[in-house]
Amino acid sequence: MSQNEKLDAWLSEIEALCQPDAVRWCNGSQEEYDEMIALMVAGGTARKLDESQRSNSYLVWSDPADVARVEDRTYICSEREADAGPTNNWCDPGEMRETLKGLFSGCMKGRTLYVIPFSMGPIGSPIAHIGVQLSDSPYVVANMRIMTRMGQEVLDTLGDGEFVPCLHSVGAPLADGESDVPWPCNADSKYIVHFPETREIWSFGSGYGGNALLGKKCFALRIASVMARDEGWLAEHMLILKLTSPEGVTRYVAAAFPSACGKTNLAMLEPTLEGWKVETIGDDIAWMKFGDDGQLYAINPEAGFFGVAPGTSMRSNRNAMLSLRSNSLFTNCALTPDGDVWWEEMTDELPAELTDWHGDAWTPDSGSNAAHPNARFTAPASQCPVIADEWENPKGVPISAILFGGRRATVVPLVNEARDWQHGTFLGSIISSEKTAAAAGVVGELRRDPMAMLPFCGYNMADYWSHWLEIGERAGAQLPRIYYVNWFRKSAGGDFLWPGFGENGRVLKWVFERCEGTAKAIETPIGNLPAEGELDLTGLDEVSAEDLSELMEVDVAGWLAELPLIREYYEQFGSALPELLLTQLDGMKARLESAEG
Ligand code: O2Y
Ligand code: MN
Repeated sequence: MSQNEKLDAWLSEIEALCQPDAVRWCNGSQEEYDEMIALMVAGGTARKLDESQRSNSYLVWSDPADVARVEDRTYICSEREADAGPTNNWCDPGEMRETLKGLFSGCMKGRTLYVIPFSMGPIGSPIAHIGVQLSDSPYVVANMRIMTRMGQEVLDTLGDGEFVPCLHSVGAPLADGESDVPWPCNADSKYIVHFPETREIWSFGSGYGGNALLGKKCFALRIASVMARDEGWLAEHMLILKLTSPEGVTRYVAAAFPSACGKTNLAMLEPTLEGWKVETIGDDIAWMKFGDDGQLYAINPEAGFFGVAPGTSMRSNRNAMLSLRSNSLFTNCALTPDGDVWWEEMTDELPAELTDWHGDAWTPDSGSNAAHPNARFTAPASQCPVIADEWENPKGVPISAILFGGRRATVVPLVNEARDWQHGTFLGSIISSEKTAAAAGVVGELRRDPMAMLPFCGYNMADYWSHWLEIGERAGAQLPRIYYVNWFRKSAGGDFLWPGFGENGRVLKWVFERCEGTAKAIETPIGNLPAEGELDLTGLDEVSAEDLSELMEVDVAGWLAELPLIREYYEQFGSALPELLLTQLDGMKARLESAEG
């Protein structure tokens, strides 16, 4: 029992529906976490890693049928189909509730139902919100303790207040006497369902990541984006970083990149430029609300990192590697003979032998990945060596700049400053990445991922753009500047033109100086680019003058070829598309045509 009538009533209803063997309220303690781990070790779900190499850390291998978010099984069940929009899967909420009732009926037989109260954001922060997840997975309990503020303190703060109900089952009831498998899931039937009007989440059949840790993508993005629309704030797929100049001046930057485009790396960047410092506030999600001074203040609603392991190394992201030296969970990584984890690109040399994520013997000759490409680490954010002191400030941090970025081999320059908020909203709406490596000089097949929110917007994307435009109209708003960056431009020969990683600090420096009013830009048809000599390239000999001019080129023909594709993309939204975006598109076309002469 809690002090919250709605919670108690909901729990009784779900208990009757799912028929668990037991119900357990989670208090968030270390003992409880240890107990969940012990359960997983006893059941063959988790194995302890070598204590001297990775203290208090465990490796889990999932069912091969349950390894990633399932976008095709993810639904936005708004009352009106139009409110989900053309980029979301929609199903009538009444029909979906019937389907779910059938699936959830008796689905927790033989299992324990865990009640997980959690806060997205520092407990009690005016920017934070509370959820309660009901789940039959000890793996979820353990991960939620790392990824959120979870337990009794949240219940105490909740009192009789509002919370987002998040129901989760692995969808694998146990018959009397039936023994469990290491990774229970329902390979045939997965549903990740959101009811935006009632702000509810129902997730069935998967125990993995974003499908099962419901505070993350389901709540903090899909449901929160709806809350943000209704309440005048922003819930975004953005990292938050703190940037400090050699003079000790600080600015905060939020940045949206599509999944697996290096957000965690940028959030923990070690700038190569002397005296500049990046510290981390968050690596994946930002909630931003207006302060009394009209600025947008951001919190990281999460308390941990659920990062992609493959590709992470001391070279690519030292701070991430150091964050997960202890108290971490690893999912679908490979196991070394001496009891540590390994994944592709972790080390320069391949290990001679491993146990792969299927539990099979592996050698470099096996011809397969040792870790699954979507293998993950779950690590407490507090363990990051460059976590900013104020990362848990309940007031949030004032955002000076927002970066949007995609993975484009062509057309999009290294950095482009929006002319104003409306233009920035337009640039965010056209983020795209090449699906495959595009032939140099040719526009490849693009996947559009507006504001990096395509899989995460809980309502019609066109209405979401309208919301962004309305944020820009708010009286007294002191809005962040907006930038479109692209670290991935390639030369005609197919080589990356920009070294990326720590060198991206040079772009951050220019952004910082634009916010300070000390760096110059030139106006171009696509936006404001660094004026000659304004991007600090001190010591960066590997980027030649020719490379730089290619990186900064306004590819007039390339953009003119792309504008009809953007118009075509917009067309699917019909009359919901904000007129202002078409005005932006037309304005850019006119400017490009006059530049073309
Ligand atoms: O595959 C999953 O379930 C994880 S997806 C994910 C995890 C952490 C941060 N971002 C993402 C993403 O897909 O954007
Ligand atoms: Mn993400």
